Amino acid sequence: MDHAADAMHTDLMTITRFVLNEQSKYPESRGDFSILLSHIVLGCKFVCAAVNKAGLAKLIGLAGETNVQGEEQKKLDVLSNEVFVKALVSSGRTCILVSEEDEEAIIVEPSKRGKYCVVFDPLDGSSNIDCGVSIGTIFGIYMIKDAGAARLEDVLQPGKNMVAAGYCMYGSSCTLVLSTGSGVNGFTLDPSLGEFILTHPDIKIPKKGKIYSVNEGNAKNWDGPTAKFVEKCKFPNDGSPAKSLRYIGSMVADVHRTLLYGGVFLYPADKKSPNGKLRVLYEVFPMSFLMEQAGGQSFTGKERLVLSTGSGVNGFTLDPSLGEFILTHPDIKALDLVPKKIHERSPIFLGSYDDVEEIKALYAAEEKA
Ligand code: FDP
Repeated sequence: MDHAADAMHTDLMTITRFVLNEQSKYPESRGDFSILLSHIVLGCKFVCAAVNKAGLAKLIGLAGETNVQGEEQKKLDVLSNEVFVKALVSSGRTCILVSEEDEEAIIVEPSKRGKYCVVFDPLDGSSNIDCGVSIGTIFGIYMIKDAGAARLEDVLQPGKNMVAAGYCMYGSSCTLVLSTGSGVNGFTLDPSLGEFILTHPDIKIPKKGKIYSVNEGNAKNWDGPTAKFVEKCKFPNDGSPAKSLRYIGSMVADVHRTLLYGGVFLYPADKKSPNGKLRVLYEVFPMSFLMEQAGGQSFTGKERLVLSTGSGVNGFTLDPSLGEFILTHPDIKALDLVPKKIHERSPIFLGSYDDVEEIKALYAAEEKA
């Protein structure tokens, strides 16, 4: 009998045990984050069960409302939002919640407040619900010092200030991917136990990938660098093989594949949507946080006058009094963006380090030209 393999199957690293282990590294910690996470995990389990039963329970269909982006809201979106809002408020560890489904941020009543702000999309990729394609929940967490004085500005912070981010994918299996700022780990729900078990420890994205992922139907409206990059994926001029195209149209599923297999996911700006489609706080930031933690990178492509010399991208602003461009944005990353509104959008290019580096170089070349 293989005792080592047996030990692996009986010594299960659940997500709770994992987070408690992490917590024990910080003796001053009071366990607030573990409690918050256990409420997020509960929300994910609930939504997973609802997604699995959706067809049966006739949950699919319009709820008769539209969300703040003017998109049709499905019953599952409404339900998922309610579940997460209630789970987060009842944790007693949150003070501000921003949900894709709610126009305004929720400021938690003082008696239930804690020090964490959670930004989330309770059910991302909802246009895929009716055909059973993988969808997911995305979340990012900020921590503030004084929960009593919580203000909206506390969530209008750059993504690099997040203390944790993750997503849960409701697919052929239910997978929760989490980073608390020291690497990325993936947990799969064991339905017989009702527990998320560590199945993907210390995820690292390949340095260069063989896949690109984009909605090519928007190609006629792309800017130069995006068009050049995609052209190069299909017709490489350096002797490398052409990349494969994979696009599900559900961010969690597309990013999950990118994280595990490598490559690049892009939702660029185009003439019709100059800020792209994806939302900064609860799509771009959490996914960028995970990518960086897994050794990849993330870029908005939007900043003005960016210059790359092969070791990162830097931003310069013209000082009119000097008539000189001064270095103001060293090594621009998506996580440096400072959102002005809670539902702001941004173009995004994220994935394998070398692939994103190529995109940055194309933007830098265009700006220079
Ligand atoms: P959806 O509209 O189905 O909710 O931001 C939402 C999102 O899906 C992402 O999950 C997905 O990556 C993207 O939009 C797909 O947009 P396109 O249909 O324009 O490609």
